[in-house]
Amino acid sequence: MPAGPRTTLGVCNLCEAICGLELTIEGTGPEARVTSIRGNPSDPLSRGYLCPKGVSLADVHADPDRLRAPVRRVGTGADAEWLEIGWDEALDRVADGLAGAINAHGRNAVGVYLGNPNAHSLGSATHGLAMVKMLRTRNRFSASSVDQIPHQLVAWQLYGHQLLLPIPDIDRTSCFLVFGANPMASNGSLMTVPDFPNRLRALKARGGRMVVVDPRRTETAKAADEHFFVRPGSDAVVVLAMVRTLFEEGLTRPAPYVDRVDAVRELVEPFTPEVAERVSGIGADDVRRLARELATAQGGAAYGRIGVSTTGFGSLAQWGIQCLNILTGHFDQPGGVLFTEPAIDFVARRFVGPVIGRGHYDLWRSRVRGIPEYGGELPAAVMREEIETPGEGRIHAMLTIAGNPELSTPDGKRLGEAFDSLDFMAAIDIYVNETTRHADVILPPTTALERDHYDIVFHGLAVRNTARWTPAALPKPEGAKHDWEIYRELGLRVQRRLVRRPGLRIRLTQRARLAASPRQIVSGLLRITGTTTLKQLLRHPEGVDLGPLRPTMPERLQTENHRIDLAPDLVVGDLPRLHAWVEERVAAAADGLVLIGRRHKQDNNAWFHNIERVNRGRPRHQLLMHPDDLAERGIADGDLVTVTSRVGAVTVDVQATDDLMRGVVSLPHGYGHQADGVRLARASKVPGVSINDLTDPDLLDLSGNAALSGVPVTVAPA
Ligand SMILES: Nc1nc2c(c(=O)[nH]1)N[C@H]1C(S)=C(S)[C@@H](COP(=O)(O)OP(=O)(O)OC[C@H]3O[C@@H](n4cnc5c(=O)[nH]c(N)nc54)[C@H](O)[C@@H]3O)O[C@H]1N2
Ligand SMILES: Nc1nc2c(c(=O)[nH]1)N[C@H]1C(S)=C(S)[C@@H](COP(=O)(O)OP(=O)(O)OC[C@H]3O[C@@H](n4cnc5c(=O)[nH]c(N)nc54)[C@H](O)[C@@H]3O)O[C@H]1N2
Ligand code: SF4
Ligand SMILES: [Mo]
Repeated sequence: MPAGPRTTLGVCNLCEAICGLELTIEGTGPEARVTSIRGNPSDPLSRGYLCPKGVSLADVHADPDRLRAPVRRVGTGADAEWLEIGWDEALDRVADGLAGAINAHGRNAVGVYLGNPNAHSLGSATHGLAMVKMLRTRNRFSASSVDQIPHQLVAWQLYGHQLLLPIPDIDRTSCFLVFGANPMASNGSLMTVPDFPNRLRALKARGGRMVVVDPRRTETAKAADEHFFVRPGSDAVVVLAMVRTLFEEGLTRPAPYVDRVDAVRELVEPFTPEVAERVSGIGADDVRRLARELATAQGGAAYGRIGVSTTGFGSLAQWGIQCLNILTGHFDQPGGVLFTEPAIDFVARRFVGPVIGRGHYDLWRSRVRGIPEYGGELPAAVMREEIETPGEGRIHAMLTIAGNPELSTPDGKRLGEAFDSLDFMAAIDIYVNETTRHADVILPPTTALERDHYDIVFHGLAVRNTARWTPAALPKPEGAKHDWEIYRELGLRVQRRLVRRPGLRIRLTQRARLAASPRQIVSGLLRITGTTTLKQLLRHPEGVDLGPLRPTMPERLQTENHRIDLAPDLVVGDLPRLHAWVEERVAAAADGLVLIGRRHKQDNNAWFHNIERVNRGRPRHQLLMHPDDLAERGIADGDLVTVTSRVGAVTVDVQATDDLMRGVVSLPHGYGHQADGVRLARASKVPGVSINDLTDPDLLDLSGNAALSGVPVTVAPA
């Protein structure tokens, strides 16, 4: 008997907003399919919000191009064919390939790249990292080094844990100062803020202001009270000039647990607002006024996101932003920036489980260029040279998990070529994409709708404390595997094949780590803080409200002495490099063109181009450029142009817009789906080029994060 439609609650794991969903499901067992998705109004965090991508979650599940069984590649390039194989064979092949490389060349012979959806999967938190650790390679990479390492490095240095990130108290602040973020399109990042548009409306309704600093007049800039164009890469100088103004005008009121404030005063002395004006384009008086407004606001929060962290001085800029919040006294205050108190606390010392350590830097360096590791990872920007350069420690086999570094990391095209030179490559992914097409074997896990979810990461970064357990909305198809099952089986199979296996005790601990199910692990982790229980969460699938963010300082600090060193040597040691850059900029006769990225509401990094629902509208892949910059080069709106950087060149159509600062051009990231992978037939029809065929792996922040923003380019008629 056919079952009628039923509704169930779900969660969207596509971005950091973690919206609660109401799903309508028709059919049962293998026939079950989602026929409608709405926001769940009773979710205490997302309150019914849903964006166009959330509606598409079911399209991913239904996409005929999605992999549902392991595949093995036969042939290469355009001639590649993908043969479905059984799980046993697939796991054996991958284990043979990885263990084979380790046995022949040592443990660093395997490279691992973790992509963004890892942060959004419970199984990845509970089992994925444990499996990667079992491989014991130093050649670990992730999307974090094209994204957020500066935040993590600065948080570790100031607060003692890399994920102890102060979150803007957006629901109570009256002055929200945004550098290099576009939450109207991105829905917030390192600030889980579902329903940003309504929260912004409420902020304004209570008389608050939002100011945006961005080289593009973005959707967020348009919704702001004030917007300043800023020359890409110069935010560190602007922010430090604001800090300097706080000292100059006697506006500092740091908490008693903050040390070395005087050192900061001296360090920022050279960064006058006039210098900031020269390099950033923001008037000196505006720099002073912004500092004053933030300092005197009843509740103010400075926030900077990837437009700032993906620059050559991302860490200094993030440090400066922390200094602004701390010195104005908005740190740890309602309406300012506060730490969360999540029900699963990945930061607390007693939590030694699967997630993430406090942070470390330069315990080893990359083999070829000598770039320091951060937190156990090397920058994605060095991946290619570590594959291509012969010698001890070279990467011979790669495993990518939920990532597409060919499109998402600098000089992606050449990285793709390097993948072809490997002895073996495997991917854990639900699609054949530009990266996984190079793999010998792809292992596809179930999709988000088929898995249980608790957001270990993003409850900890949210603007309100809540907790929510979401059981899988759809049944697991017969013969399918959850990601955590893949990690478990793969980890054990690799271990069994190693010639030099770790000691029995280590093996048993690793085995134990992989043994429990995510649900058991979550249940146990919830017991540590005791804020709520799995039982309570099962009774409230809409989520449990744990209240607004509260002051927690200095108790929650994870530094040894429970104090904040405001001038950590590692970070301020990068100031001479910034001085040199400023001198160069001041001396420069003219500003050349620089390239920045952008995100669209309908896009999801590099992997939603196969979803028709979000790709129906007008094309949005164009190079955006100011009309005067076009006129200067004799280029007309709509022309084909060639954009050239040190690294490469792409040809794309240009769109004139005065939403862009003069001297700046913009391409969205995640485009350029010219893959010849058979299953990407529809996706490859979406026009566009990859911005990361222009970005430069040599441009790095102190933290090793790629400086994707502010890449020097030229633009000429094609
Ligand atoms: N120039 C430039 N480059 C950028 C950025 C930029 O702003 N400008 N942004 C950077 C940022 S912030 C990020 S996070 C990175 C993202 O970079 P990546 O993480 O490398 O790329 P994604 O496009 O997120 O790729 C995600 C992959 O995971 C797969 N996937 C989806 N769901 C699952 C799942 O449940 N399990 C598994 N195993 N796989 C799944 C998808 O099929 C897709 O292939 O890009 C970065 N690159
Ligand atoms: N719709 C959608 N939402 C997403 C994603 C997606 O792909 N699509 N990706 C998710 C991911 S992985 C992440 S990390 C977050 C990122 O979240 P956000 O940081 O909010 O992302 P962006 O929209 O890239 O915003 C960065 C802004 O920085 C600006 N910018 C560039 N260079 C500079 C600079 O030098 N200085 C300043 N001040 N600004 C600069 C850009 O113009 C852009 O507006 O978004 C997440 N949400
Ligand atoms: S904002 Fe959109 S993509 Fe992000 S979690 Fe909510 S529905 Fe999903
Ligand atoms: Mo990201």
